[in-house]
Amino acid sequence: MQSEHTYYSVRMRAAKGDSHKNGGKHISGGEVIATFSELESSIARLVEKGLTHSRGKPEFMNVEFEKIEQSVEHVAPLAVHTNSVTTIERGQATARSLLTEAGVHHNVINKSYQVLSQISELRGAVLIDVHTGQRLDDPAKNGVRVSRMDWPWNNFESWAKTYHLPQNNRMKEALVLATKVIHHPATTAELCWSDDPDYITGYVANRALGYQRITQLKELGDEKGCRIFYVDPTKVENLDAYINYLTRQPVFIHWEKEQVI
Ligand code: PML
Ligand code: MG
Ligand code: MG
Ligand code: MG
Repeated sequence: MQSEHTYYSVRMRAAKGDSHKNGGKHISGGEVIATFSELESSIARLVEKGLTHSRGKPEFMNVEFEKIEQSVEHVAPLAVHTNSVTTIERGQATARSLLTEAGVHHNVINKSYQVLSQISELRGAVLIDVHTGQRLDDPAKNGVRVSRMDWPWNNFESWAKTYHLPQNNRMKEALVLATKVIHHPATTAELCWSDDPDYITGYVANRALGYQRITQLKELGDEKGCRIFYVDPTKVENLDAYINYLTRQPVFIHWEKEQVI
């Protein structure tokens, strides 16, 4: 009998044309944490996500699970705010002003957009030094994929009902990721919008500002996404330790009813 306190990290990635490592087009990815008895249904949900994606019909899929040895950290969700905009220009201007408020200098924001414009496709996040605007992650690896995080559905549902927020799985997944990333003291801010052609809402996240959704950051039909972590390297012993936290440290989002966000 497996103990319900033994957790497994479950990951899916789907691509078209060829596998990710051979340069295939990224279609979809997903990360959850499951108990042994939840493995079958978690895998089925991830497979369905990859098979029914707006970026196309996958030709390669990789699904894996592995037992988690580290203890799981519990982190409260970032507070959610929505900035409604009617044009991409207003959306992008809002993103820049939120990043500035979060402590990212406008020169660094400009440099990070330059880095982004030179990348054709990303499988994960780009890491930008918040002091210099230099890219920190290895470009050959095509982005850092944050993994090992989840938010048990019941707890998410009561949170969403309390704050009258949509029970939107995409927002849930993005908020889980942003909460994990911002929880690390070396993350100053995150900027993200989807690479899915039918989804134009993105966000800026930061410890003080919370999860700031912006309803339009790109054109409908555009398959180019963005995920940038602005990192203060002086707040972590080395980059490997930071990447290890992003990819290996298990985190559960947990909301307490009395908590005011
Ligand atoms: C993604 O699709 O992977 C990113 C979605 C970011 C925005 C989610 C939201 O808050 O609606
Ligand atoms: Mg995704
Ligand atoms: Mg789950
Ligand atoms: Mg996507």
